[in-house]
Amino acid sequence: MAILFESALDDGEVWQRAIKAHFPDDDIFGGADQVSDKSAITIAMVWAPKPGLLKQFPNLKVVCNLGAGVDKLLADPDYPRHVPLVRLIDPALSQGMTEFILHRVLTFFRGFHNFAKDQQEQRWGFAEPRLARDCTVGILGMGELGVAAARRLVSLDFQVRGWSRSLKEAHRVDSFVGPDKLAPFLRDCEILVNLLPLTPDTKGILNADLFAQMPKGAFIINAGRGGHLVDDDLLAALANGQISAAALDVFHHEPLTPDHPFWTHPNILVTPHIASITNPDTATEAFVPIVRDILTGCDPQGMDGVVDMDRGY
Ligand code: NDP
Ligand code: OXD
Repeated sequence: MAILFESALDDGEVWQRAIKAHFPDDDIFGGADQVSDKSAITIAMVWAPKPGLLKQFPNLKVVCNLGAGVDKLLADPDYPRHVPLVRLIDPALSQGMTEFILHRVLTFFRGFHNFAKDQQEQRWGFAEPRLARDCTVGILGMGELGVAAARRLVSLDFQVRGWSRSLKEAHRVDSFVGPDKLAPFLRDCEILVNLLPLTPDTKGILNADLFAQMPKGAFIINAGRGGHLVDDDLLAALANGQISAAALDVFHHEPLTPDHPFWTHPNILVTPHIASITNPDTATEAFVPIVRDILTGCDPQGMDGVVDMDRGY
């Protein structure tokens, strides 16, 4: 059995070591160009491989995506759709995202972004703090990451609500389901967190129409994908005060182009897609049981982490 590791973003040697620790008897290739016998590869561990790359391996049994979002893989018209695709479910990934979301929610809730600007101008901008219980945070996408963040926000006493396709039962989190419940979900959201996967249904969901349904002066946190946001609609909503500020971690083009207005906007906080980063050790560990199950012939259909290709996540 041979394993292919392929990612332009990650350190191949670190990953090869992490994979070797769990698959000591298998050959591990740190890039498709190193594989001479393509038929030997049965497992591929990949992040954003070049379109068409995976179809070159005729005996693939499973593809592991080194992250939660599979939008890039599914956008590959040549992705071998008969091969089960497993997305990463890793408590360390959820923890990282929760840290990011808590930081951004607390920044906006307490106005720390404004205090940072005040300091630049040596202004003593005292502002009365509010109670978290008086602030509603809405989370678009109540999956692995959304639920983890929601739980922590509840523990800080925020009013928390989530929007998803199916009903969620999480302590003190109001669950809103489906397109019909999007408007009531948005109505009281002072802070909106996007943790949806990018699919044809969710593309461009952060747009003028959605912003207009939120309370005036609301905040946006986008850690899903750049394709969720209509950039010009956000700029217009910031200009007219419908949205007060936004924290963006993901962009249509990454790295964000040097001339993009987001870089210098006074009310946009930019981070370089670091909300949560896959850890080689914990991720490989997380993949092992599901990969073994699939290789020993268990039906991947409906397994936790196996992507439903038609649904797109
Ligand atoms: P999951 O697949 O576990 O959860 C997705 C959630 O979105 C589910 O609750 C699902 O509903 C909901 N959803 C999907 N489509 C719709 C729709 N059309 N209407 C309403 N709800 C919908 O994903 P994760 O939580 O693991 O990750 C979410 C995304 O976060 C990833 O796809 C990726 O894009 C992004 N991400 C970003 C990172 C960063 O560093 N910025 C790091 C990691 C991930 P239901 O539960 O009912 O199916
Ligand atoms: C992911 C990401 O999807 O890092 O895991 O964006």
